[in-house]
Amino acid sequence: MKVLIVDDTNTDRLLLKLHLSKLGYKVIEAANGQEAIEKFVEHSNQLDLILIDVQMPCMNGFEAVKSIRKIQEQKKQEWLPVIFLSASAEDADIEKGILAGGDDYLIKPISQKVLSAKMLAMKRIADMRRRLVESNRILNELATTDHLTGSANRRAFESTLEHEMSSSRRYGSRLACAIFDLDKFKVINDTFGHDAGDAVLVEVVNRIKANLRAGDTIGRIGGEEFGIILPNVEESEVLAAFDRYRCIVADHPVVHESINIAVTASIGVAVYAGEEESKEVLLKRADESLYEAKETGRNRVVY
Ligand code: GH3
Ligand code: MG
Ligand code: MG
Ligand code: MG
Repeated sequence: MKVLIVDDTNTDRLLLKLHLSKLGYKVIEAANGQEAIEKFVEHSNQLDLILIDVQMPCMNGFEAVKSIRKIQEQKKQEWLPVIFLSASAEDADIEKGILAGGDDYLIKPISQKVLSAKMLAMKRIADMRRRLVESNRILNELATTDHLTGSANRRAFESTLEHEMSSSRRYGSRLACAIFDLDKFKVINDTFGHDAGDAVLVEVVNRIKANLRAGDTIGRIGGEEFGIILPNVEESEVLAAFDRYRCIVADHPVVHESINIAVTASIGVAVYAGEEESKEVLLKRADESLYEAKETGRNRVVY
């Protein structure tokens, strides 16, 4: 654990440092409020706790912590426990400390036992918070990812589409949206088995992902049906871009358990240029193009 100790009295700082070093903490020091803010900014990623004196010249501990909390909020940083150390036992000062963003307030002279115990309590809360953040991250991933292929699921794809459409409207750019459907996929399942079908889906997504530009999105919107969003495209690029994805799938068979499986896809494209149109209508236009691609022989792009 790394602790920032802030105190204008050298001996107080030194005593604390000795005590904490003995307990195995790494210590960073600051001698006033301004320096505390600088050290916080410099080390904020690695800090686990701030111990800060209240009475200091120029900028007192309350002001320094208020600034630190503001920076944390702006940078959306994780919670960092702050304990005030003060010679004043006034109720009003304790209240001020908590209002300024402190998590605890200890009265000097500090008992080493009490300080260690309070630090343990802060560590417990920090650990709990870390677990919470991690489980939120996992839940969010589960809610937005397709389990088989690892691409965005339908919900995440549609939310990205909505977001990209509003960017298009704002910046006057064009986006291309396609529905990409594997041809005669039922036959692949029936001939090679469902596991082989699954392997084809995974391989197709990997091939496309490897060729997407940063900012492009692929999502699984149905069983063997994917949505692709290419934001910021020129009208003249659209057909060539999607034909490249068609070729990436059709040019080499997918090899599953030493068996070559030929795969093709049909792609229906709709371009959005900021019109008054919902994502449902845009997807419907792409779906109509897909229908035409299927009707006119499959393994093709219709725009
Ligand atoms: P078309 O060229 O007209 O699109 O024909 P198709 O056979 O691809 O279309 P259809 O909609 O008749 O069949 C899609 C098949 O995809 C049926 C379904 O069992 C299969 N499928 C859907 N999800 C999965 C999956 O997760 N894994 C596997 N292996 N197959 C799936
Ligand atoms: Mg002081
Ligand atoms: Mg199909
Ligand atoms: Mg389909």
